[in-house]
Amino acid sequence: MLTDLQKTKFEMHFHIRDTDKDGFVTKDDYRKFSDNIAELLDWTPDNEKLAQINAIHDGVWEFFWKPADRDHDGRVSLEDHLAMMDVMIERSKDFAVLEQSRMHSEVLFNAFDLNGSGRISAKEYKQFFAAAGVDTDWTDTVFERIDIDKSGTITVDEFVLLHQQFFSSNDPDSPGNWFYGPIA
Ligand SMILES: [Ca+2]
Ligand SMILES: [Ca+2]
Ligand SMILES: [Ca+2]
Repeated sequence: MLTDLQKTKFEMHFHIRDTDKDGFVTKDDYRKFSDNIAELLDWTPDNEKLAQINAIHDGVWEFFWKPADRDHDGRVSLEDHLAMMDVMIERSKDFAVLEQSRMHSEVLFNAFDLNGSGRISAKEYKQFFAAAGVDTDWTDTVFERIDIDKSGTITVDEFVLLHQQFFSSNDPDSPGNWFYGPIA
């Protein structure tokens, strides 16, 4: 059973990934996200970073969303997502699964590091949420909270830890709870 904290976090993550906010996460939401990023950063369709982000997101779809699509209609509802997360949390007690999640986070990092500097800046963090179609008034405040070592940027190690906390922590004080938005 998911706790209230976990439900709140996963609903937040679902809403962020539902780029067109129609109540379902689909592959098209990820395409729309890419279109938004390209428009925001003035990237042409042949931009290399854009191709990398699309490839990463194809993997995210296969690994993370597709298994949740119980009726195989290409759309994941919030109910599907929460049911899947319940199973995933149980499985993540297995070391191999935890290791897979860590590698997955390391790859996902590159979809946030928009200028390829090896670090996520507060600006990139904001750009990500702007492309996700949500209001971004909160991103600077939350960025300070999730920048664990207060260095002004998020490294891949911080990112992996934040994601681990986001997806599995039940400690209300874990900074990673806030990665996909203010939750309380
Ligand atoms: Ca959608
Ligand atoms: Ca960067
Ligand atoms: Ca940092």
